[in-house]
Amino acid sequence: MSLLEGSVGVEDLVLLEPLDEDSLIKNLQLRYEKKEIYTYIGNVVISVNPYQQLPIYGPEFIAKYRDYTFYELKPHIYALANVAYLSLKDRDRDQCIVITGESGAGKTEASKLVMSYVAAVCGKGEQVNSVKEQLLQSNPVLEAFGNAKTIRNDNSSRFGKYMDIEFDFKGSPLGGVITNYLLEKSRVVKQLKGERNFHIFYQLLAGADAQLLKALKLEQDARGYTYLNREVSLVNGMDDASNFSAVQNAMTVIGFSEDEIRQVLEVTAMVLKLGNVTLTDEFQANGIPASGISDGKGIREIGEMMGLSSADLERALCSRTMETAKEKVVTVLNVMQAQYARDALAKNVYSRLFDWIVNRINESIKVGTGEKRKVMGVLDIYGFEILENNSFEQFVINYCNEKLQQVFIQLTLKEEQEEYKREGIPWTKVDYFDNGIICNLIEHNQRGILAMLDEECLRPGVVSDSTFLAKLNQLFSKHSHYESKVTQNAQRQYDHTMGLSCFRISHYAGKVTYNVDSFIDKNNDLLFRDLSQTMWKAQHPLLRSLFPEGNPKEASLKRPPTAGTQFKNSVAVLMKNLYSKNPNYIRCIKPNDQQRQGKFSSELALVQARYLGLLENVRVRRAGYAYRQAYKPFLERYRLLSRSTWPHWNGGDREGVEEVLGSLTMSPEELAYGKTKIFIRSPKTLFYLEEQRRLRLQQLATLIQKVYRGWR
Ligand code: AOV
Ligand code: MG
Repeated sequence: MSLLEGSVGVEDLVLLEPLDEDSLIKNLQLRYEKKEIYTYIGNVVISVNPYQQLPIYGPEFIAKYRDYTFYELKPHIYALANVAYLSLKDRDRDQCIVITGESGAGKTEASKLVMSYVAAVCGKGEQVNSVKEQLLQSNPVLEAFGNAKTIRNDNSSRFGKYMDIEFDFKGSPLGGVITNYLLEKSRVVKQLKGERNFHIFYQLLAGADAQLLKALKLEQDARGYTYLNREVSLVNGMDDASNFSAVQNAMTVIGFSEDEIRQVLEVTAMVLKLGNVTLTDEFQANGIPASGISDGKGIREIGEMMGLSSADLERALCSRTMETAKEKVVTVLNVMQAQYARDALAKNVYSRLFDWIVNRINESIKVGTGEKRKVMGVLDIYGFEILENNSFEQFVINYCNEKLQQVFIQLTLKEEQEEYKREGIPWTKVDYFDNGIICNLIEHNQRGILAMLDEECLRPGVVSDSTFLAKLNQLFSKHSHYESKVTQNAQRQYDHTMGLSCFRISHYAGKVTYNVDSFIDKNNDLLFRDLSQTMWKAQHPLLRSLFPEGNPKEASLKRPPTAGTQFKNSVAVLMKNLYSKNPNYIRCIKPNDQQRQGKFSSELALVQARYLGLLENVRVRRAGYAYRQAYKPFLERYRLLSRSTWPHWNGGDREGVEEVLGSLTMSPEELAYGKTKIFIRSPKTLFYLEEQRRLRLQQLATLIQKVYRGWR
């Protein structure tokens, strides 16, 4: 418990003096500069992204953290993982590890550290090891298909992931379940300047040998593909080719058959090739604009790969069948519409492939029913995002982060209050900013933004993104977290940065302006039936299986829930799941915007510290008792301070602690004796204890030296 090492700041912000924003940031900065990237607030770990490999990971460190209790070693994610695992194993409490922070702050890396720690310490034996390998190898596969280079992060998660790891009563892993949340599928067909498509496309092109490329009918040069941003095909420090073999290997370890791997790659290649299908203007005899495919070879190749005739495929892309009760009417699509259909198909094939991969992994790692098990959930989602142009994707990503912030607020306080209750100690509630109002603005069943969006999507008549916006403006004109050009004008605020087709939400983590353009379309997420029916006719087994609704027998007239509603529902399930478990938090902070090592921007850190509510967190922790520890370890550490407990003590732990503290001069309000723990109110008291211990150790050392000299 090294608390007073001034040169690296305090290891636990609860001990910070004075407690204000300035000293909090300075403390993080001081530590960051000394490569101490982890700091505690009680049992919460704050992690500042080092952007460099630090020599603090791996078997040697895992072994160390395994043998010590939380505060005995330097703050580390391993310490948190250890506490969570032990509490699951010995105290039979299901755990969840909630990792938050904005894009690029280090969540995914943190989640991998947790998983590798748990894998290293839990259970032994061949069977167990194979389960562990499968669980760990799911990461490279999901990252290949679900991560991409963005402006903020070279390896940005473009999907949310929650993984339950299940253990038997001895704490050996049995398997797990992965839940994925809304992949950002718009990336498949278009990326922002400086960004890439999903890693797998580049990995495939760079890593496949000539034979595989030929079989997939691909050219190696990434620049030849419309769906791959032409100016960026490489990422610094990322070896696509070797990652490709790692991904294939990982799939094998998980249990994908050779045939399944081949089919996955085939579908991936189809998506890439779809992008190069060029649609051109054609005119029907009556002069109505239509579209056709100019590149016969390309469409033929895709048709062959899919197991469809190119005529069928062309028809599906360039026309649309409208069914009424009485008849079927085929209309031709113009070039714009056909391009839209092509891109919709590519996005759907890819995102369904991704879901299929997650399911396939789950099939391999799932645990048979019947056995009672303990669960550790690890949550790693896409971080809060503010881009120059924010769309539906950012809206759902930020909504999800908003919900997680709420979990944090509620559970930290709840947990804190419950601990006092459990230990029988009186407690007065501390106030905090509740972002429930923002969650409500988005998710309220009848009056939330998502509900309004659904209403517009399902309403007959002319609907558009602007009718949706008009509705929001009307409903939320007085809402303190909502603005738009219309509400601003009504209040005579003139803001040139706000576009006409935008609305702005004051999120817990900052204001974000969303452009409503294509909100309706993305929420509807409908694929023309011609496309799904054609895909279902494909001979390619995997591709075909991705479009069950294309089966005329299965085709139901009921429309599936909108993308927004599906997301909201899955977030609700996630919340329920998290609330039922004992939470452990890792709060990640991004020290600079350039992904550079050693650079700490205080302004940037301050913004994040503010919205993460770090100061509030410390205050809550301190309002009651800043420090607490179980009687036994506390006695072990301090028993040398009292003659009655040192060198021998035969009584109970609690009585021992009473002896030690009774022998020192301290005010009785400083201490509270709980049922299993001693609580200490102010950090100063702990400093005092530590100081006394240091002096005593010095004394003892001098004494030993004297004795030793005497002997000589
Ligand atoms: P994120 O998950 O929080 O962003 P990542 O975990 O992908 O962020 O971290 C971004 C990059 O920072 C990684 O690729 C590493 O290069 C580096 N990094 C993060 N943590 C560490 C660490 N502990 N040690 C060394 N390097 C690290 V996002 O998925 O974009 O929200 O959506
Ligand atoms: Mg990530």
